[in-house]
Amino acid sequence: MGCSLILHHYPLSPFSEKIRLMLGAADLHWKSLLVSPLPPRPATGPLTGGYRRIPVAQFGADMVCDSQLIAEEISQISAKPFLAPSSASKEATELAAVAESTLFFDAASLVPPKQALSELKRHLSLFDTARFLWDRLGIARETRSKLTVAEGAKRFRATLAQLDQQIQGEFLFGDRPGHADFALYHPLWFLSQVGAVPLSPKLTRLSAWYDRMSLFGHGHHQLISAKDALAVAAASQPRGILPEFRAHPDIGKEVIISPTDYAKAGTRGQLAGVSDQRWILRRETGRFGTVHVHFPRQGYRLSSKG
Ligand SMILES: N[C@@H](CCC(=O)N[C@@H](CS)C(=O)NCC(=O)O)C(=O)O
Repeated sequence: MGCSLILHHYPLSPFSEKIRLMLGAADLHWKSLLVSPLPPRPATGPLTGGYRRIPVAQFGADMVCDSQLIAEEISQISAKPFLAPSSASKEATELAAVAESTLFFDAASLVPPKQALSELKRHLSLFDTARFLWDRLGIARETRSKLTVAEGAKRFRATLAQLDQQIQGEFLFGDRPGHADFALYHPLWFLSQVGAVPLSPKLTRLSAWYDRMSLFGHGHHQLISAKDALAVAAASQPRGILPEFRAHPDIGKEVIISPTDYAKAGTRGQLAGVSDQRWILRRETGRFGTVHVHFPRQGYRLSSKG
């Protein structure tokens, strides 16, 4: 199925892999805008205006930040409600949260430094590799675990062993893949594909699940340049906002929205929409016209513009 989604992503990004795989599971046609692993990013920066994490999904003049909200959009476009985080059970939601926090950071710390360096050098110039390491050192300070690497490795192995026991059907919570499957997949993908540390063959059910998930692939995609993505935004109007999302007393106020966990750079704009799930900011970019930037409420904070 064709859709107007332009994914701003880079190959080594685990959260992008979650979305690429979901696009495969949803069998969608999408546009691929390859960006640098660290700012500046010529199209993403001007359109999102501060938010610095990847992936971001662009739909014309609407920028959807965070893989949670992108997953909601994919589930709606493809009419596959079971992919949406909002339709997951409490148990699946809790597992996804663990997979994308502790498990993700444990997996990242298990990538052998030499391997990480050689992967980076394969994708980046020497100068950008150094810039990347410096940049991520700053983010690592924000996410530093209280556990040592060995303790983190132990916790990681124990969680995987427990999951291996838990899998009953084809997917984590039955016969259809849900958001939790994709949230668990990407840290394991990162460790095995980028870190060259494969899953233990003793984890037979988990390994079979991982292989099954890999088969979704990435759907059908075509490259788009930053210049063309900017032209798409400039030629588009943001999507309309439902009247019930415009009823909040703070609509119209100048605010800043930022992540609460790490890479906390915020986006400034005028609050244009509020639902239970998301905040929508209106930004006047000048050259590229009016843009709406969407954030999930979960994991983000809204503050008044100082
Ligand atoms: N909660 C975000 C996390 C995204 C994330 O951490 N992305 C990584 C790349 S995979 C990133 O941008 N890291 C920090 C940074 O570079 O600012 C999501 O689900 O999209």
